[in-house]
Amino acid sequence: MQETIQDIAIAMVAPGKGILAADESTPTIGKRLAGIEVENTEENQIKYRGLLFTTPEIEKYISGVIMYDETLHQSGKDGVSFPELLKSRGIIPGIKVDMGTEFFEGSDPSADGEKYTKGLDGLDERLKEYYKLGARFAKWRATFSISDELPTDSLINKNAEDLAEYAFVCQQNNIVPIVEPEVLMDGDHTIERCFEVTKQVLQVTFEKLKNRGVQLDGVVLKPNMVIAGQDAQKDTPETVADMTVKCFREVVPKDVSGIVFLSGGQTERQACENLNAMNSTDEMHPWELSFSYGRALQASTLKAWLGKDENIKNAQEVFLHRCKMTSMARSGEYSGDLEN
Ligand code: 5MM
Repeated sequence: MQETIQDIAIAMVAPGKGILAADESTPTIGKRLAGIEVENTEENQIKYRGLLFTTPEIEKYISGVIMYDETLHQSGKDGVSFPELLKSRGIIPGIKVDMGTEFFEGSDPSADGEKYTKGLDGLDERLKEYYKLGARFAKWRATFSISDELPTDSLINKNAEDLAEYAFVCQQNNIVPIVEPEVLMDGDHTIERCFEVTKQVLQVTFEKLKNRGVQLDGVVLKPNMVIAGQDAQKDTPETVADMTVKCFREVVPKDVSGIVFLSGGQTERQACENLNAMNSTDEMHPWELSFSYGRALQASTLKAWLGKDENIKNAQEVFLHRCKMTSMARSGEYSGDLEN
């Protein structure tokens, strides 16, 4: 019998588990590889993704992996395709379906320089092909910069409408949509300003999802944490947790299957401390609060690998450790002492 989108969404946020975001587009993976002085070739991308996906025991902590279009079509050195390999390990293959961002010409003149996410053209056909290749969930990321004037209402509306259309088309194809409205950490804004913007973005997004008839129990939300800008003074994990849960309780409907946070530029430890505090708070909430980290699961692994075959085993140990620490944070059992 075919699994329902609700079954898949529940499996994506199973206890102790979360999602690995390994869907860096070609330019983004190029930046990550440049950081360890490795050339951005297809061979190196396959080697690196193979290292991640064959790490022993990650299935204990990782429920699903988001891949980029090319990765979904690639195979590791034993010839098994990446989605098949993941599936054989009990990990659900996922696919990023947005096509990046483009400058937005909104009705509001201060929208100048803002970017919206594109990718609705041909989405239905692409999803049908991705389903055949094994993908059971998808991801679409819309970003919002914070300044005194930004984000504009017109950008929030545009991105939210497109997120809703994307989610609707995914569900029509039996694919769970991860809805990712990301309020970016760039800048020196306060946590209060992030709260205000995140609340507005989520409010409008859920309004549009509802109007489009998207089934919320077949949606996984991938939001930013409510957190001060990168260049501002850091708040304690308890403050981040309280503000985030408070914000979500105000605007996220209880039917949503689960919440998987992005790390957004936080360090690996910071992303664990904040997630752990959220899962330890007394504030009641109806959702699983899990993770879908990219950088905060991969940064130390990349440094341990450095593009060298002889480092693969050590890099996999580093990656497994990161998955375990993040899983513990997702269960409220993390402490910095466990890092060593
Ligand atoms: C892994 O990076 C994803 C793809 O980014 P590009 O479209 O820029 O190539 C990104 O969407 C990622 O899934 C989210 O930002 C979460 O990753 P972080 O590093 O913020 O946890």
